[in-house]
Amino acid sequence: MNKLNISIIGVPTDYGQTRRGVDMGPSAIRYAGVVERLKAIGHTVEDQGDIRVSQKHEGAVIDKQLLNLEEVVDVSTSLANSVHDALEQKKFPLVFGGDHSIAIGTLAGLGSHYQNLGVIWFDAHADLNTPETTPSGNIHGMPLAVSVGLGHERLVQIRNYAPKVKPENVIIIGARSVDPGERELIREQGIKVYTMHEIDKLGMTTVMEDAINYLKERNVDGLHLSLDLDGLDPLYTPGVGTPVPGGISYRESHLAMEMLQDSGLLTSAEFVEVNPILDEKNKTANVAVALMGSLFGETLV
Ligand code: HAR
Ligand code: MN
Ligand code: MN
Ligand code: MN
Repeated sequence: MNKLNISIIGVPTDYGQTRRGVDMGPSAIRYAGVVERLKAIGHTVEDQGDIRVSQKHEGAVIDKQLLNLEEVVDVSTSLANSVHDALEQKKFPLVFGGDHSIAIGTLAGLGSHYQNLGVIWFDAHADLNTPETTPSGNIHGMPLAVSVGLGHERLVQIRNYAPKVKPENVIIIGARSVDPGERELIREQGIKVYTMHEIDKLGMTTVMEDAINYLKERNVDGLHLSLDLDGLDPLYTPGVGTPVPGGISYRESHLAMEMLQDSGLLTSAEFVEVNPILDEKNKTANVAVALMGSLFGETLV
């Protein structure tokens, strides 16, 4: 197994949605023992700590379709710069949220480094809303749209280029709560989606084989995993802001991580939406760290 130089970046933000507490996600994940776990596999791990996030929460609502826009732009810009720096230093960026709006910054930091980046978006949701289609105004429902170049200019143009990833290089896995506007975008943009239906019908092995082959055929030169803990069934990850029943099982999600490790394609990852206030004894952060074990090459025997 390839030994990596992993650079951990924490992003303690909850500005992408309105349930407080998800800003404590990075602490919860560290408390669950991530650094020791990854070192035990044989990787070099450097925890860069958290990027600075203002904890003010006193801004007036400027646009109901884009809650906390200024704050999200700020966080995304600093995160994008940190991720970019990690890549320049030949490190593997491993980012902890925070709500899923952080993917805007992560992908802005990654995108310019690759000619043809692939993205696996493991999530109950498609995160393909725009200010025009959002049912909530929550930016954590928009990061994938922003990353393919659709949405508010301030978000789309972080680090001054767009798109961060080509829509045909994106694969969503685990979707089961998709809004009407998102459905249209999926069709229009040619984004590949394995919903829970395909996972039930084909099994996770076939889904992951197909997904990995698809990305290989597209000749991706990097692969980012954006893993929203609400992709799993809330039985296993109750500490998330928008749980949706009928999700991916514990073993299926481990299998997916193991197959990604075996593919040898992975070049960065992020784990988001861990909210310790909504959790049961840090269960969700513990699952996140266990999944990272599989993703980074832990074996059972
Ligand atoms: N689609 C809904 C919206 O845009 C809900 C998004 C829920 N969010 C997440 N993202 N946790 O995956 O508001
Ligand atoms: Mn999400
Ligand atoms: Mn560069
Ligand atoms: Mn989600």
